[in-house]
Amino acid sequence: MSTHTSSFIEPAEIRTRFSRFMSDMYQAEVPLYGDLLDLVAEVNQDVLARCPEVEQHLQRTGEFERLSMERHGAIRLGTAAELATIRRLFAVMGMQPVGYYDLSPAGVPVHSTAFRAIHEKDLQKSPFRVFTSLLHLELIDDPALRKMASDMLAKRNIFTERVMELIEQHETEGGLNEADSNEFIQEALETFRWHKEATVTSAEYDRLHEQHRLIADVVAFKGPHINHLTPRTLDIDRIQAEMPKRGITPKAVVEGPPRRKCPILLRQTSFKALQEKVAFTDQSNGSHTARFGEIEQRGAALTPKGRALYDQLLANTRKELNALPSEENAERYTELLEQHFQAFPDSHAAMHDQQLAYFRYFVTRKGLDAAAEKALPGTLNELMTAGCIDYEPLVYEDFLPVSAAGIFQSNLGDSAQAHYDASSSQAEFQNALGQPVMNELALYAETQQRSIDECLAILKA
Ligand code: OOG
Ligand code: NI
Repeated sequence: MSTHTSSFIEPAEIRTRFSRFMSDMYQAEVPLYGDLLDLVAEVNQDVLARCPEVEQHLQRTGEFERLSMERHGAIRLGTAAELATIRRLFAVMGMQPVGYYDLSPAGVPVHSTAFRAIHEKDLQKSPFRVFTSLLHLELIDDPALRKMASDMLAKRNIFTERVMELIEQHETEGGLNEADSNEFIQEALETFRWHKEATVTSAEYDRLHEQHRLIADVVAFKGPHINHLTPRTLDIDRIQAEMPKRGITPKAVVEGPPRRKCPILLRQTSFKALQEKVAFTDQSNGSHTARFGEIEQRGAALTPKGRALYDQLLANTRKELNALPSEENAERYTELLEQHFQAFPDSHAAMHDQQLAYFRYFVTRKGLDAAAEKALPGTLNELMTAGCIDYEPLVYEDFLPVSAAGIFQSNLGDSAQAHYDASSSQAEFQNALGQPVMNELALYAETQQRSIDECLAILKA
C-alpha cells in the first residue's frame, strides 16, 4: 500500500494536462489545425456575443468552462495487444471504453470504441476522449499480404518502456503523484507522435495502400499517430462556410442530423487530410495522406426511442439520395435531410414528453422557495408542472457510426470505397480489449437518474 495516497493527482487532472499537450503537439505537427482552432474560437465568441441565451445555457450546465477544451482525437491500432495496453494507458487518465462501432459495413476495415470519462462531474472537468479503432486484418483478402501486415505489426512496440512502468505503478499503487503524472504524460505522448520514417519499403507501402489506405496508415508506421483532433463549435454551418475562405478545404457535407433549433446528437465536418512527406526504408521522398482536422457540434443525447427515430430518418434520407453524399449532391442531401427530419420534434418539451432524449433535472428558484415554505407538490411530474423542477438535455458524449464512416471516407480518397462481407464482432473486439465496453445509453440513464435523486433530496430535505 502506498503511503502517498493524498498526493495522487486526480485522473481528470492528468487527462486535462494530457489533452493540452496533445493539442500543442498536433498544432506543431499540423499547423492548419491551429488555423482551424482560431476559426472555431472566433465563431464561438461571436455566437456567445450575439446570443446571450446560449451563454446562459452553457453556464447553467457547466459546459461553458469545457467549451474551449479539446473534445476528441482519434487513433488506429494494429493488434489486440496494442488495444489491451492502450486501455490501461487511458485508465490512468480516467478514460473507459464506451460503446462499440462496427465500420466494416461502410467499407472501412476497423471496429472501434471511444475512451472517455463516464461520470458527468468528470466530463465537466475534461471531456477529452479518443475514438480508438482496431484494424480488422481478417478483412484483407490476400493471404500473403495479410501475413506481411501481421508480421510487421507483431514486431513493433508502440509504448515506451517508462510508460509501461508508470502504468503498472498506477495499477498497483492506485495513482501517480505530481512528478510521476507529468512524466507519464510526456511518455504517453510518444505513442501518439508522428514519425515521418515509415517502417516499410516503398513497394511494400504500395501493396498495403492498394489494399486500403487505412491499412497502409496503420501497418507502415512506428505507431498510432494521432490522426485528428476535434474542437467543439457552437455553429458548425458557419465553420463549414468559412473554411474555404481561409484556404481550408472542407469535406463535402456535414455529417449527422440537420441544423435545428434544438441540436441533437452530434454534427461533424472535417478538413481533408494533408499530403505529407514520408521516408520509406529504401527511398526518402515518399508521401502519405492521413492527418486532418475535424470540428464538431454536440446536442442532446437520445434515448433508444429517439435514436431509433434518428437512424430511421437518416436511412430514409440516404435512400432517397440514392448515392453517397458528395460535392455534386451536397445541396440536395442537405435539403432531403431537413425534409426528413421534420418528423423529429424540435423542442425540448416535445423531446422530453415523448421520451426521445435524456435530461438533467434541476431545482428552480421557485422550487427552493416552495421547499422553504414546505409547500411542495408530491410526484416528480407534479413538481415539474408546478415549476419547481426544470430540465435540460444531456449532451451527447459519444459518436455515430454512419458519421464516423463518412469522416473516415472523406479522408481516405474516393478510390477507397471497399465493400466487406464479413462483419466485425463486438465479442472479438472485447476479447482484444480485455473487458466489455460500457453501454453509453446506460450511462446517460444513470446521469439522468442521479439528477432526479438530487432534486428530490434538495426538495424533500
Ligand atoms: C476516426 C474517424 C471517426 C469521428 O469523430 O467520428 C471519427 C479515424 O479517422 O480514425 O473520428
Ligand atoms: Ni473524429
